[in-house]
Amino acid sequence: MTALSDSSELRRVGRPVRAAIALGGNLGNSQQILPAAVQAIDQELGITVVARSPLYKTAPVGPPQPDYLNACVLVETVLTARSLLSRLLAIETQFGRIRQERWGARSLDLDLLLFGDQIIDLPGLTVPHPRLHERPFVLVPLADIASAWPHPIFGKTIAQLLEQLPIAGVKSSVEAIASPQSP
Ligand code: A4P
Ligand code: MG
Repeated sequence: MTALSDSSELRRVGRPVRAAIALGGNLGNSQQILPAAVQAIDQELGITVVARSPLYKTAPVGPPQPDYLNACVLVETVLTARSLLSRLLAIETQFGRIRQERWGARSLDLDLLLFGDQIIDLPGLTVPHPRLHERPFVLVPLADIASAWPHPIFGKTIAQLLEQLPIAGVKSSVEAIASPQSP
C-alpha cells in the first residue's frame, strides 16, 4: 500500500468523489493483468473500487496490433483528480507499460474517464476523457456499471452516448469474455 506523500493530494472538503476509470491492454497476459490492476487500484490509499465491468475482447483502434481486453471500474476517492491520475500512471508503470507510438500496443492503459461532474482542462489532465464518447471499447463496459451517469459536457447519459454511436457492428467488435476477479 502506498502512503500519501503530501496532504495536498487530498481534497479539502468532505465526501468522496465517484470516478470512472477505463482499463485496456493487448501485450502480455491481459486476462491476468487487468484483474490484477483492478486489485492494485483498490489497494491504493484513498481509492476504493465500488463496481467492475466484465472483461471485453475488442478490435484494435489505431495502428495494426493484437485485439485488446478492455474493462471499466468505478471508484470512490478522497484524492484530487490529479493525484488519482498520477496513481493510475504509476500502476501502469508497475505493470510494465512502456510508452511508444500513440495508440500503439500496451500492457496496461488506465484512463480517467469521469471525475464526479467535473470538467477539467489542465496540462496533462483532461476530464471527461476527450475520446470517451466515441469509443465502443470504453462505452460498452462503462454502460454496464454507470449507464445513467450524465456526461458533464454533452449532458447525455452513458447509455444514450452508446446508443448514438455511428459505428456499425459495435457488438461484433466488443465481445464479453469474463468477469475480473474480486478486488
Ligand atoms: N492524460 C490527460 N488526461 C488524461 C485522462 N483523463 N486519463 C494524459 C488518462 N491520461 C490522461 O496518455 C498520454 C497522457 O495523457 C498521459 O501521460 C496523461 O498525462 P497515454 O496513456 O500515454 O497515451 P495513449 O493512451 O496512447 O493515448 P490516448 O490518446 O489516451 O489513447 P486512448 O484514447 O486511450 O487510446 N483499441 C482498443 N480496442 N482498446 C483500447 O483500449 N486504446 C487505445 C489508446 C487505442 N486503441 C484501442 C485502445
Ligand atoms: Mg491512456
